[in-house]
Amino acid sequence: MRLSQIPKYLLVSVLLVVGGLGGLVSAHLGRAAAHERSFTITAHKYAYDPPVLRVIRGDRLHIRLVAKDVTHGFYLEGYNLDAKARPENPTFWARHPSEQQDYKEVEEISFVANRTGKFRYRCSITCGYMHPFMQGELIVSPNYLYSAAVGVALALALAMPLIFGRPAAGGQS
Ligand SMILES: [Cu+2]
Repeated sequence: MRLSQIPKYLLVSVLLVVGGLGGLVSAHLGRAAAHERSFTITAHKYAYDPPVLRVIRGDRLHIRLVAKDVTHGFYLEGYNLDAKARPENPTFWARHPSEQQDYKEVEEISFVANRTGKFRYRCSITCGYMHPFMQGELIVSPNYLYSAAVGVALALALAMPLIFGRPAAGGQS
């Protein structure tokens, strides 16, 4: 077997593996990016319904806030979001607290859940005795498939010089 045949064989198999993985990655990436999640959060004394939102990192969230009894707030930790809703109002008000903006009237809050972890949301408008206990949780799970694929791709990239460097380094005639 001639030496020049070995790199070619390796080249082809590596390209096939990389190509296949690339396809997988883009498929999963595309699917993750396309996930639109809509939630209507109903706030009432002294809870949110639903109390827990579960999403996958990369999901785009569309949140509508509805107040049942009195004016309630919705402060989402970790995502720089604050909102408030009045009863019998189809729209509500939202702002990014860090930018010291005024509340803007909106029909929904929309953002990409790009941070994994558990993020509390709590009422930011004093609404009664139990107001401090009015809270819920946004749980953003990592996209395992995406992470695994990135890891494999990185490993492959690191292995490339080893694979293609060998014939040159150990060259014989
Ligand atoms: Cu409240």
